[in-house]
Amino acid sequence: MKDRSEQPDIRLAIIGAPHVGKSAIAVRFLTRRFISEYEPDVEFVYRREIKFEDDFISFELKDTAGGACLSSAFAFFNWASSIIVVYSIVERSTFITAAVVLEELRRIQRSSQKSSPTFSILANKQDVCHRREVGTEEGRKLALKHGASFYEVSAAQDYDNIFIPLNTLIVQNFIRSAKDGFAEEHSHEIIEKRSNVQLPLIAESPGYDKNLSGKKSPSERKQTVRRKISAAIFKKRSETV
Ligand SMILES: Nc1nc2c(ncn2[C@@H]2O[C@H](COP(=O)(O)OP(=O)(O)OP(=O)(O)O)[C@@H](O)[C@H]2O)c(=O)[nH]1
Ligand SMILES: [Mg+2]
Repeated sequence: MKDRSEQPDIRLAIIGAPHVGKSAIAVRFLTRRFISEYEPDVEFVYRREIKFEDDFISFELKDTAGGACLSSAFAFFNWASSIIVVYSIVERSTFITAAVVLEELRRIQRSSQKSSPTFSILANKQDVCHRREVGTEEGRKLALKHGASFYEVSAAQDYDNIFIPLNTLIVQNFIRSAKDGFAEEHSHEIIEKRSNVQLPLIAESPGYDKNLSGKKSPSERKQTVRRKISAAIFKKRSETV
């Protein structure tokens, strides 16, 4: 049994303009249900685990208050390992807010010493696309500009179209944090061999590795990922020598 007092593996913050569906997305992901009205402009932090093979990744999910999305960007940047910026495809002003918030996050990123959270964009309310005010390509371009992943979704529509992107983000972030730990421990080797060694690409999807399971603590599970990266680097090295 995992010790509940320990830090979660991943911290996700869902931010964006008011009424874009942040709470609807959070509740759909956590409960499978769509409830059409939520307490507006209130912040909640949920703590949960997702299944990862026969083990778990623990995470905290912060459903933020829309009114604070720009003024609190710095606090979200410092808190989160992954920031999900939501806008509504049927309200152009929310897309503009998303663009402004992402600019601000990138500005903070440039001046920060701390490792940056990843950024993603969820363009919500796809079920009412007959009232669309923001094109899919515009959303994609914004994501590309800021190195963010992009998904068009509908919290109202079904569980899977919310579950798949959020679950993928959690797994990707878990793998990334394991890689970062590896890079810290082995930075001298990586610098020394930079000319002919690249960190291998790991398929970033749930269940990419059948052996990455059965470890009880997050640090043990991250160690397992690091060992695999290490082994892949040594293999690559022996191929390039
Ligand atoms: N059609 C449609 N309506 C949605 C969807 N997601 C949320 N809504 C509706 O949009 C409204 C706002 O949803 P919330 O989840 O409260 O939005 P929020 O971003 O959390 O709002 P604040 O907390 O006030 O910032 C509600 O009436 C929801 O029912 C969606 O995917 N499609
Ligand atoms: Mg809300």
